[in-house]
Amino acid sequence: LGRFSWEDALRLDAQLTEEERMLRDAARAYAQDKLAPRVIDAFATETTDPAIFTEMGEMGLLGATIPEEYGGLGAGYVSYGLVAREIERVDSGYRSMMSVQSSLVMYPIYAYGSEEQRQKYLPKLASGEWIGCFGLTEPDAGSDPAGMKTRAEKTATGYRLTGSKMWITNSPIADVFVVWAKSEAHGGKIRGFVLEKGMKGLSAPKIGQKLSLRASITGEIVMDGVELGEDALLPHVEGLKGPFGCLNRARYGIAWGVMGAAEFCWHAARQYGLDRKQFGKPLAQTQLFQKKLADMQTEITLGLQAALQVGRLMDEADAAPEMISLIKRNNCGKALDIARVARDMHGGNGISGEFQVIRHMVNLETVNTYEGTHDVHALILGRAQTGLQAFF
Ligand code: TGC
Ligand code: FAD
Repeated sequence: LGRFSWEDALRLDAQLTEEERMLRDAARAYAQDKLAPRVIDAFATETTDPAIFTEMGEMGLLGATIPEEYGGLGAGYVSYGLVAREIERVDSGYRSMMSVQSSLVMYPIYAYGSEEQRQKYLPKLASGEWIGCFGLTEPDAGSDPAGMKTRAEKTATGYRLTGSKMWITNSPIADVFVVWAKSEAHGGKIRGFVLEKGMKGLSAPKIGQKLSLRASITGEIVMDGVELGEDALLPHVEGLKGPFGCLNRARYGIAWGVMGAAEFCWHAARQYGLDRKQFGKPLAQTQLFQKKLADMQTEITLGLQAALQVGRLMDEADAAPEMISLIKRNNCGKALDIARVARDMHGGNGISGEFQVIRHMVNLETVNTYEGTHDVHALILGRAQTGLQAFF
């Protein structure tokens, strides 16, 4: 008979390479030693420590899939997913900071940028010396980014950008802004531009009073006729496939990340049930408690296996965007359910910041919404199986 390990029911660990396990263990040690001790306070006070970027940079956790010549690790997408899981085991906001920098800022500069843009930006983004953000969403264009109003007008020396972006992770502390705009000079097609902090007409006010993802700073990007040179345009992509190419990678990372948050909640609920006695026996000795733990174990195990399969296909450049929609949607929805049930299993203590499950629960509300809402991914999957688009 085979052995059974409750926390690794289908032996994910055994399916990883030695290199993948080493990077995962390094990310876990960093997340537990350096991030876990500061997260309760950071969330309570809504503070983001920019030093986290340089710390992650030193560990090689920023742009891990980018080739070494540009400061990355040249690691595969399974490794990237394992890192996201370890960081989000502590907090979805910290994973957000890492995944925006890696998939939404470094990746487009690497994949769509000129050699000069790669050399200029990637090493400093990899080390965390520079912080990046990604502006796609606008006040009136969220699920439907094709409806964006931000415009790039052609000038004698380059472009002039006007418009505003909303709900942008890292923007108030960003040095580098990857912004998507409709470009008049390119027939109104969506193009990517790289902006830098301090440019005239560029500001990034913080959005305050967030009750979710409070350890990660979020803001607007306001562009009031920002003048850019020709060299600010990302030359090698046009149309929505530009931002979506980045989102494929970030959504994939989220599918792993949320399983880390869910594992935290599951393990916490199990331990709480073993420690706390009511009616003369541990809560964990009741049938309802055990059913909830079995459901959590099952969903997390299946969600991780699915993420691993998509990661292997990404490493072979053979993953389809619909696969990513399936795991992003499923894993976010399941993680949110698990966090809510774990909160309930902690009783009154479940609402205390000290026990941490309610922080994961409110964070996962955001993660279920950003990078394509749960329902938008259902529509992507519905279109793929019926051939009928139901967006409009
Ligand atoms: P549609 O007609 O489907 O496609 C337009 C063009 O884009 C191409 N495309 C893709 N390319 C690569 N990968 C994908 N996943 C792609 N999806 C679409 C498509 O082939 C087509 O190309 P072309 O050359 O034929 O023009 O576009 P649509 O306007 O009907 O889109 C509908 C929909 C709903 C699928 C899409 O707009 C969508 O996914 N909406 C959700 C928006 C979203 O995800 N926003 C995320 C903002 S960034 C963010 O949230 C960061 S938070 C990160 C953090 O803090 O961690
Ligand atoms: P809407 O699109 O208005 O959706 C509202 C509701 O309507 C949802 O339930 C949705 O599922 C539903 N809906 C929409 N269309 C349909 C339809 N056709 N049929 C049925 N139901 C529909 N964006 C960036 O560009 N960069 C970032 O770094 C970034 N970071 C973020 C950080 C945070 C903390 C948050 C909260 C958001 C962030 N976003 C970012 C924005 C995020 O991607 C959007 O919030 C998300 O895409 C949803 O858009 P929306 O908020 O405009 O909602």
